[in-house]
Amino acid sequence: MIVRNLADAERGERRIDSNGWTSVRMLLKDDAMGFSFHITTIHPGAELRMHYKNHVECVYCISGTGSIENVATGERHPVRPGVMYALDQHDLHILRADPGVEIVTACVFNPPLTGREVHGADGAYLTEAEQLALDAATKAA
Ligand code: 9YT
Repeated sequence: MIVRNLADAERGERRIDSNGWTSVRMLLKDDAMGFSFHITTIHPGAELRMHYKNHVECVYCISGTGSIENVATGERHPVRPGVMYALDQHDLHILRADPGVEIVTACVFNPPLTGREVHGADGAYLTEAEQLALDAATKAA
């Protein structure tokens, strides 16, 4: 059994701060669960264009308000506590947090992230092999 606490996890390397969001990665590839699990905070007023070409992701809103747009169809749905969206088609999407409002979400990725992923210019995370190569190069530099 694996037991972890968010307050402990966010003080260490599991916390990733990026442009408009902070993700605390509570389960990762190394845990061998077949998915990764994150508590992710979208910063107030953030507008995030994302395209997970190498992963599927499910997002559950715990608190806060905003919207999720499917760029291909133009459909826009409210995001509020209780709403889940799943990017089962690797959908290009825009997540917006309302002005002055932080959104807290629980996110699941398959395949699991290895830990250091942030979005590339295309809105995607690298594949596992690409990310591990980048991590090794970063460490060596
Ligand atoms: C909800 C969302 O996609 N936020 C971006 C960060 C990502 N979910 C992560 O790595 O936790």
